[in-house]
Amino acid sequence: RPRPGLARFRGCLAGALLGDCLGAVFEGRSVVKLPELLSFLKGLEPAPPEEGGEAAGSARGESLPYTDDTAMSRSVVQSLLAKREFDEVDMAKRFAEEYKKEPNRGYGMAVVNVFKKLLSPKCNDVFEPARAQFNGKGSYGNGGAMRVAGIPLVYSDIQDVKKFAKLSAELTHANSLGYNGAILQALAVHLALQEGLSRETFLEQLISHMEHVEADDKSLSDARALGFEDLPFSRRLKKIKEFLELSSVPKADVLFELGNGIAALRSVPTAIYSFLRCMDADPDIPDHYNALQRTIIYCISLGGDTDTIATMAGAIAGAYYGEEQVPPSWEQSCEAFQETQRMAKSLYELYCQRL
Ligand code: R7I
Ligand code: MG
Ligand code: MG
Ligand code: MG
Repeated sequence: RPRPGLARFRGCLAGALLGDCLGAVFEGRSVVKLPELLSFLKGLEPAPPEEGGEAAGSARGESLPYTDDTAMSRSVVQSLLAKREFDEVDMAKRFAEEYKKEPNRGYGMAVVNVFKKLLSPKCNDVFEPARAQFNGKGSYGNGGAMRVAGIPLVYSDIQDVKKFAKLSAELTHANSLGYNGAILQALAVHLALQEGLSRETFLEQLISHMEHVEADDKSLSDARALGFEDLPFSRRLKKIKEFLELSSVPKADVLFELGNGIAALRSVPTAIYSFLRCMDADPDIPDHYNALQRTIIYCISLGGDTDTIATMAGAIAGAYYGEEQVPPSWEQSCEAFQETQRMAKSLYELYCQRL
């Protein structure tokens, strides 16, 4: 199998950054009107050249700030680059220090409690604070999934991808409905990095891996304790397969079956569906937008947890299509985009070294 090129690594991190920064503008709205979204995006394009005006090609306005999704993704990447492999103590420290430095990035309500415990000198098991969340049941939020892309950009072996996606998520999300979402998102990025995988193969592989991942005792008991059927992620992947066989799927059906919320179960499958659906043109989204742009636009148009769903779908789509589909005007509108490009290059070098 040919090794993935640098363009996919850059596309992945850029897609994730775009999804977070653009999505954050609309986060938490129950309805996002497409004309408003498209008009906002038009404002990011370079102003037409005018006499005595701004130089053509420069993005207008202030840069769009990233949120906790990117702050934590960057900690994952920086830890992997510094330690050359997964190191739970170093990664936990970076999450907590980053939160302490910039607490107002829009973190989940409960996870800040984990950071505070991690910052205490009395903490000698970095997984313990996460296990104590929600009366010992652990969080099922999407925070483990939103930040996981760095793992499949370092580890090429699929068993390693699963193992370290899980461990990285367990630093904050001890409920299997949280960390299994991170495994699913990491597997999606892993598969997207491979050359020319068809939509059908991509989904079949995700289903067969997740049926295995979700079959262990803890996954079964966590799902039952919350009133879900067995193998909830796998079931939603099968629903995605059904959706993709239809000529059109109304937004209301996507929201009902897959969701747009802060639980990993109500957002990771939605991001995967958005990526796969947007491989094809969408009658509501203008044709001049490419598939990566269409993916991000579609995610945001669903409303709800827009930054997180768009960052996850953006990472997958960016890994699949590569940086050629990342529009410079969009990228340059995002905070810290140049540092993101440097991180992608360093990850690529580490990935190749480890092969
Ligand atoms: O998962 P997490 O890091 O939050 C990520 C989200 C993304 O949308 C970011 O963009 C940011 O906005 O936040 O943080 P957590 O606090 O662990 O989980 C997020 C929320 O999910 C919690 O504040 C709860 O509202 C909910 N939640 C739960 N509610 C009840 N019982 C997560 N786990 C549980 C639970 O077990
Ligand atoms: Mg956020
Ligand atoms: Mg979190
Ligand atoms: Mg969010």
